[in-house]
Amino acid sequence: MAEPTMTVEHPRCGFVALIGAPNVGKSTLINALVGTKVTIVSHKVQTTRALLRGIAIEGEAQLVLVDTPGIFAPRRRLDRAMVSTAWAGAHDADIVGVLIDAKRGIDAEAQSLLDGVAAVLQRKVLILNKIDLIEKPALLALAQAANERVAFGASFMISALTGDGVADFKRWLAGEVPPGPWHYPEDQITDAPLRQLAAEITREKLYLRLHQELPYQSTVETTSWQERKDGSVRLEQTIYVERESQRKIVLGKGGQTIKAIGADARREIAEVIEQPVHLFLFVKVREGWGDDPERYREMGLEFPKE
Ligand SMILES: Nc1nc2c(ncn2[C@@H]2O[C@H](COP(=O)(O)OP(=O)(O)OP(=O)(O)O)[C@@H](O)[C@H]2O)c(=O)[nH]1
Ligand SMILES: [Mg+2]
Repeated sequence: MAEPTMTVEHPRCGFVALIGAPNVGKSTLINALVGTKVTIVSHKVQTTRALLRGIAIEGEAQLVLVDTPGIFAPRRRLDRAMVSTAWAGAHDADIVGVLIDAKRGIDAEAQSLLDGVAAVLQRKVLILNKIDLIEKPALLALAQAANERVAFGASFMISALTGDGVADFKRWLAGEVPPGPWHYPEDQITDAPLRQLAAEITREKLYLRLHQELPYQSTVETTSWQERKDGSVRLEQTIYVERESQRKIVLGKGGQTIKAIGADARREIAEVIEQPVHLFLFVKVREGWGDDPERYREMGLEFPKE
């Protein structure tokens, strides 16, 4: 590890987990706090599948920001694994940020989330996100309604998308995390291995290009990572789907869809690793991958027994 170039006299460091219903903007907020994209985002629900840590520095504090899957009523085994990993992330953190989509307000999903949050012992902070979409007076009523249900230590109103209120929230976090040495080198922004980040980027492109249930019935793994003498990287990834009909959709007419997904992913992976990338995507039918423990290991999820 490199010698630190910064002198921090009174370091603070802590884990801050962001939890909330699917699609409320947890990953967008993690990226805004880190200042770089470390976790994938899409307009679809259930984009994030496992815990992912983004690391940010504010003054003398290092904030380890834990992105979690959205919490919802699970049906499949994969859903159950995602939801239980999200709660585990909350229970292991020093501070729990509870996000509510201000536009949606306290709907059934937010209501059941708040019921669960009441059992979390950690310091809790309310974050009303997407305030760019609604008027101020409605926000105050919403903050009040949420605080009547759960004893929040503070409330913030932000837009993770425009950045409104994000700096204030970050400063507040820096004052709240416990005193103690930093866990990571000062220039580290995530603890996710590059192979996993690269697989996630491809999965994001899949979410953006494919519709209905297909994204949920697919998973992406990086199967080969070769550094080449010319400084480029040769990457192979496998997209698993459940059925042959899905494989055809992912490939698209004359391979158009997979080509577009690959081009988007290659561009972004190259940007992140700052090296030219040759990306080879393979689509495999693996019926029942959602019940295969190996796939869960690859995703960094516990395999639920049922
Ligand atoms: N208008 C607006 N849109 C936002 C804001 N924050 C996030 N979004 C959008 O909301 C959608 C979901 O964002 P994500 O960050 O993926 O949400 P998430 O909570 O991580 O979702 P899951 O991983 O599925 O649980 C994306 O289309 C974002 O661009 C915001 O402050 N304002
Ligand atoms: Mg997410």
